[in-house]
Amino acid sequence: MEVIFGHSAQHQVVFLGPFGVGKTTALASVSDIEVASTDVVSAEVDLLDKQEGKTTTTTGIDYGEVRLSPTEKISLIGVPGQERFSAMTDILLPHNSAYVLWVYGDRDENLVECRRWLELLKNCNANAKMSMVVTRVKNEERRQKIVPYRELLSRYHPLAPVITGDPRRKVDVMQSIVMALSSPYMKIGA
Ligand SMILES: Nc1nc2c(ncn2[C@@H]2O[C@H](COP(=O)(O)OP(=O)(O)O)[C@@H](O)[C@H]2O)c(=O)[nH]1
Ligand SMILES: [Mg+2]
Repeated sequence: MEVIFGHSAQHQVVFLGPFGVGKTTALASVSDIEVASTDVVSAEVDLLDKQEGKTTTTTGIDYGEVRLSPTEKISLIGVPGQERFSAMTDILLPHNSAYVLWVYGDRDENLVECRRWLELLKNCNANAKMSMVVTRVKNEERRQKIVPYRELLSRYHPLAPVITGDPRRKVDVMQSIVMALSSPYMKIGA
């Protein structure tokens, strides 16, 4: 049997984004282990007018793993809301981490929310690889809807890719992870 010293994960990917966008769902879609989750019944359930079925929220972090080979894996971390996230960046930002920012694509005001997250990363002095997934976009609207998000992200991380995707689809989530890991490591919003 092979002996492994220290942490065996070569990569760490952190899922960020607004409440209810699908971070926990995305993690569960791709994880090869049971997701260690801290979801509890949410006091904000009343706010979820558009998200039938979601009655929980993440109070701490979610953890999952994608196993690439017996010795190589990607750790996946889902973090809660922005205030609590900013207190955790020192822990969540080792040199090899990448972000996937999940944003809603079905309402124009979501661009404001998206900008808030990018400003947060900028204010944390984050130095990272990243990708962005715009969710809840109809197939026929994908090309058109993604344009303002791409334009916005390019001001913060010019080489980070943007895709549309559904956190319930494994192939979309894997694509977002691979794209984040293969984007260049650079200071966000510099
Ligand atoms: N109808 C619909 N539901 C979605 C879509 N994407 C995510 N969801 C649902 O939205 C909810 C997201 O919840 P969760 O993953 O806990 O969000 P989190 O707060 O970001 O962790 C889940 O119930 C998903 O099934 C989508 O494209 N369409
Ligand atoms: Mg969650």
